[in-house]
Amino acid sequence: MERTLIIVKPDAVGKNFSGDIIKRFENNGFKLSGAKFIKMDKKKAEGFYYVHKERPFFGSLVDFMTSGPVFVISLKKDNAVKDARKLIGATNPSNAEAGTIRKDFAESIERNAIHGSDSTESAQFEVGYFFKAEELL
Ligand code: IDP
Ligand code: MG
Repeated sequence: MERTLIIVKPDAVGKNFSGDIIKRFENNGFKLSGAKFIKMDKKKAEGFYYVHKERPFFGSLVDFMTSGPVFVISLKKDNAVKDARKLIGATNPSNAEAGTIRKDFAESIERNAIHGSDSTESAQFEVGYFFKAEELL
């Protein structure tokens, strides 16, 4: 079994989509492994998105991710990383396939409802960034 990290972003939490988004994963064979409801500070969000620090949207992304609470969730399943990305859909909701989480819940390329780890390596970093071993089942 593999773990991945998802974050229900501030836009989706604010619109009360957290439960619907978690349900999508539960309906598709994922099991909850860890969860926390937090508001990130600037340093936490910058560290999480450090791979994007040179991108033009970095400052705006950090402002958005710290603008309200987020639901940080570790999920497990065989092929969790790849299968979660498939359920989540393309970064820009206008390019996301029908039935994906971003197609149904995202507002824009930035306010796109959810984060999902993009590789097994980033999943390991990201799960560890939010959870201690004893906080994961
Ligand atoms: P991903 O979340 O689909 O993996 P990334 O390219 O890793 O997409 O970008 C991280 C996050 O940065 C996106 O989910 C989105 O919130 C934001 N983002 C990505 N590209 C843009 C952009 O061109 N403009 C504004 N925000 C963007
Ligand atoms: Mg990414």
